[in-house]
Amino acid sequence: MIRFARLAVLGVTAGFLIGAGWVRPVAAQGSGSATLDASRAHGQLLCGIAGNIPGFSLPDSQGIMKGLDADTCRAVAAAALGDAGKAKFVPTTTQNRFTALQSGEVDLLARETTWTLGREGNLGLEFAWINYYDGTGFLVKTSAGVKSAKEMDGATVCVQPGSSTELAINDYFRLNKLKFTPITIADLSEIQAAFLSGRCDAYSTDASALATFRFTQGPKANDLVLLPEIISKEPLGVMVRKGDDKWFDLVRWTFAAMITAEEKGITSANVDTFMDSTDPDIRRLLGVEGDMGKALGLDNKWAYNVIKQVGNLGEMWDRDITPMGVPRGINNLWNKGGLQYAPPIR
Ligand SMILES: N[C@@H](CCC(=O)N[C@@H](CS)C(=O)NCC(=O)O)C(=O)O
Repeated sequence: MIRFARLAVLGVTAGFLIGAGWVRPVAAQGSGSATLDASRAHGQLLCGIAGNIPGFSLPDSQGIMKGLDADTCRAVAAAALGDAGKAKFVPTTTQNRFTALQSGEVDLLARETTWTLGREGNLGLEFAWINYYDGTGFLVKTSAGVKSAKEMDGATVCVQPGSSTELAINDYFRLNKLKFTPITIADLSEIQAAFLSGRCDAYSTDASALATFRFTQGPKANDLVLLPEIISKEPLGVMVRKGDDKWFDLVRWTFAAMITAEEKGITSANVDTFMDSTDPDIRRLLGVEGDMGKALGLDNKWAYNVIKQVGNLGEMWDRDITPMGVPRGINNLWNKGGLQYAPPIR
């Protein structure tokens, strides 16, 4: 069932009803962003996540959504609405995630989604930032004795349909003149069970998800091995609808704020001690000086709220990914050997 609701076109009040009904009507009331106005009116930021991936989005024993994608939603809610608690998590699948964003069911998609030209060019959606630099990997049983993906000629590989992994493994086997048989299974627990029960020789997806899946096997983690080859670039991005540039800006600069905070050593715990800093960059970031928030259609405390309530980018990593045993690597800041680099907030 397709639901079209908020058409994120500035100043246009539009709604379409096909099948199930309205999600939210559009009304640009003044911020210049229809999405921001609707979120404010409803006091909620609707955020599409997976909801079943440790380290990215998974409820804890109290039902609180944890993970890097969940915290991405919280950070945008803190910037947009002044309250990280206003992020409402909407589970989406690998297959329905784009429809959820296109239809207005969610305002933001933070769901391990690889930024590709095909997606950005064809779906009416765009990527505001990369919250995890990933790559496609292969998980195999240790007992198989396979040491390299190059030894997988003739293998069966479990893969989720609708994922960029499908294309990545096709390319890899073709390039290396190896044969393989894909076994496509949409449901996550089903694909994992299929792999564990031996229905496929390898399970392929983003290396982060393979690492966290392996981690959750506890003592049985040693029965599984991640092959050394990372066969594709999978920059996992945060997506918004095209046509609402102000909303795009807000999401993009929320990341710039978290990166700048990390660069400057500002954390959720110590941010208040920086309010009388003499560093002009910090003063602008925290809204003590200048009108950076206003430029985004927000209060000048937007970045303060993000840092205070969610933290800087490194805090997010330490809280969500480090416990899964994944080193930060290229996800570190640019001045620590990584790729995360923020343009200046000025
Ligand atoms: N990054 C890839 C893969 C994304 C993906 O589907 N990841 C799996 C990794 S576990 C997932 O989220 N599965 C959960 C589900 O489909 O419920 C893409 O954008 O297509």
